[in-house]
Amino acid sequence: MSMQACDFRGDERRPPTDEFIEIVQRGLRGKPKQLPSWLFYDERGSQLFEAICEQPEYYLTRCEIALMSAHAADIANVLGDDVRLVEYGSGNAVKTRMLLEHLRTPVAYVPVEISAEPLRRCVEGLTESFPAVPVQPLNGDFTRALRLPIPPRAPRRTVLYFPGSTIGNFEAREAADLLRKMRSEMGDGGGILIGADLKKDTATIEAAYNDRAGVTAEFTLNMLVRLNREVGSDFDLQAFRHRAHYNTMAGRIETFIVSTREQKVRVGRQQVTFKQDEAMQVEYSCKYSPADFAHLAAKAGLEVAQSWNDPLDMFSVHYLVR
Ligand code: AVI
Repeated sequence: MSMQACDFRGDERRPPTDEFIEIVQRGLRGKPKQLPSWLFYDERGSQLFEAICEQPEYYLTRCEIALMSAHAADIANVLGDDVRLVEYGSGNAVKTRMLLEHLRTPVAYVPVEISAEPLRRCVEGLTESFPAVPVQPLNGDFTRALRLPIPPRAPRRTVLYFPGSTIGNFEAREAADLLRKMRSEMGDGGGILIGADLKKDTATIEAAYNDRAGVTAEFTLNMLVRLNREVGSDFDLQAFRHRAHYNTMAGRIETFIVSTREQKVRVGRQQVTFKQDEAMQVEYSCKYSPADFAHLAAKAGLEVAQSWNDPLDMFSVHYLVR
């Protein structure tokens, strides 16, 4: 189970309780046990993710911002005039601001976000900073087909902006499906501007997902806190730990919640048995060389028109066209 099964990311669209319990129980019956990664993002989880982005080991956010500092003007130039910018997830919009500062005559900015409160904050902040850019928020799940609002005037092209390496949280087949969906949403002359973390040495990648302050570990285990609160399970937080390791062959960080002893846990009416050291898979974070990404794009009928790296060559942003 993965991000794409995430019909209910965030607190806003939590499935009705029975369905929520069923999703969790199904994952725990699997071999190996799995939990969907959208479970990370309750209110506390979202705060912890923001804290992860500040950790010295988590280079992704810093490098993507450095990339935008170095190349936003060039990127805006490639996107051209009269662009309608549709962002998948509204985030804290730091990188979006850098782009909007350079875009010439943008027709509209459309943040797509499943959680109402972050969406509201994003609209408020961007309207204040860019009063001339019409903001047309879309409260919805970007993994589903989107109905984009009618733009205030005809754009020359629609560009879907998907920063942050979130594409890496989708398994390869799902990532291609999502890009295919985006391809149809951007239309004929449109494009996709997308962030992807680059492959690099194992130690650097593993450190990013095992920060010394333990913020990522808390983020991972917060999933169990959420389950205890929302499905009435009785996970003992002291008896599970976070593990993230880089699978070089697959080119991805694989994150697990590991049982530190043999134990039984109640999840709804189900008793779940864990062996000592048994691992539940909770997240993949795929890393892409430029060639890997071109290959992924091709599976979705797209090609890489241009790519940019940050000054340290840690992170990349690609512009994809039909
Ligand atoms: C949201 N996503 C790009 C993050 C990543 O790097 O895969 C989520 C994350 N998980 C642990 N640390 C950060």
